[in-house]
Amino acid sequence: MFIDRAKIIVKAGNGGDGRVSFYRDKFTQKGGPDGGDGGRGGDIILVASEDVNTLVDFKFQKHFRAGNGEAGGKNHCTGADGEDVIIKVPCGCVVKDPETNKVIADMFEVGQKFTLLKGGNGGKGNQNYATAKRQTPNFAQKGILTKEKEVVFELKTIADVGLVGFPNVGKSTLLSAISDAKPKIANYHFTTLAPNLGVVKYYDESCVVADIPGLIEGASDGAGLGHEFLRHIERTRMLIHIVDISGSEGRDPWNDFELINNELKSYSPKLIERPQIVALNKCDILGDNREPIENFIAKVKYPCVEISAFTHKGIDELLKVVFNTLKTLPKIEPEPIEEFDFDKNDELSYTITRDDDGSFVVEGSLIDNIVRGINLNDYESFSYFNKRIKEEGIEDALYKKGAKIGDTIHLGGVEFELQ
Ligand SMILES: Nc1nc2c(ncn2[C@@H]2O[C@H](COP(=O)(O)OP(=O)(O)OP(=O)(O)O)[C@@H](O)[C@H]2O)c(=O)[nH]1
Ligand SMILES: [Mg+2]
Repeated sequence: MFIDRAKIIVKAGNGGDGRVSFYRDKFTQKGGPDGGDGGRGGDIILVASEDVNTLVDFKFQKHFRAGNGEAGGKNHCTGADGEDVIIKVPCGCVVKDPETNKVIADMFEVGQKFTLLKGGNGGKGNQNYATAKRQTPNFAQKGILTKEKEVVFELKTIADVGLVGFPNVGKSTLLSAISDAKPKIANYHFTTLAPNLGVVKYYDESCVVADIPGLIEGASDGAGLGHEFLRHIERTRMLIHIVDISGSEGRDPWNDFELINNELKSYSPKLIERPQIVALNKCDILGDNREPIENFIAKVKYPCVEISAFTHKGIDELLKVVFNTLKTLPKIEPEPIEEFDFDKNDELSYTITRDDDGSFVVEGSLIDNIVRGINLNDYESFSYFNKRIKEEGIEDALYKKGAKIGDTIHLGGVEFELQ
């Protein structure tokens, strides 16, 4: 089964909570605060690996959760960090956000690592909140809770050369003639159902060639196997366009050539601009009849090579032209990564809006961050909260927005009057 698109659900680990605890021994009833910090949650990490070629594994395992950080302990002990989850993906796996379709990462090279989601920070234990005035802080900070996210993996093969053409023109035969690949070859349409890659060696050079299922007229509207597979030659540097010049199936070679180019164009304007070399295949069937070849060459703008993938005639000449062309072409670049704020924790952001009843609502990461350290039943904790609101400029911002003394403020689940 070849799977080149998958949606998975990932969650980084929560941060462990900070601990409230006080030093105690035989002689000390209530010593200084010694509650440790919570551990960090584990990350979700992607690694591009040679061991995987398709996304089929993600059909069966869709959920990945990293370990949660442990809570802080007594005696200044920090909780253990949650375990990371490492997900192996094939090279050429493009990671996208399903809502915006934006590219989050392109796993382009073997060994490339990408932290998809960061684990939540652990909360601070009460050991951090002792001051000269507040010697017995009865509160600690909670760990950051992470959210579940959906991401899409899309496999986009990376190869130097893509093979295109009608079904049965000999694409797979050519791949097997020039590389170490052993694709299925048979005398019927759509023998190839998934992309095949082969490494082609030519003297001391080498390149990767991708063979994909055949295209037919209307592929862009779903005819045949559709044009979905063109995704696997989008990231090539050039194309070998294979034409059955013998017309062995009764079609006109020039007509075939134009139809395929139209399909490439309707898939992506970039693909039709890619350098092409035309391989006029099945020359062996023509024997001494050169008329079809000459008619074709008279019209075509691209370099053409006469070959027989079957008898290997012209293969060397074809490889020479391919390798010479590759030398003039730039390397394939990874997908541009759009600015994307997936899970970006801007810890200083907040907004103030006004509710229908005239109260003010303050929300955002900064607020979540302040509130997670608050125990509302504890007087000291509440004074600490008030202090943070002032220090962070939230009070001033409220006045600027028109809030007056006595107005109701909703702030991260806490309701109070402005004083
Ligand atoms: N006589 C002759 N037959 C060829 C040549 N190249 C391929 N064939 C035959 O053409 C048939 C189709 O070859 P494939 O390589 O499977 O064609 P394909 O383009 O990969 O076909 P799909 O995977 O269905 O798109 C097979 O029977 C091959 O043996 C050639 O140069 N000469
Ligand atoms: Mg094939």
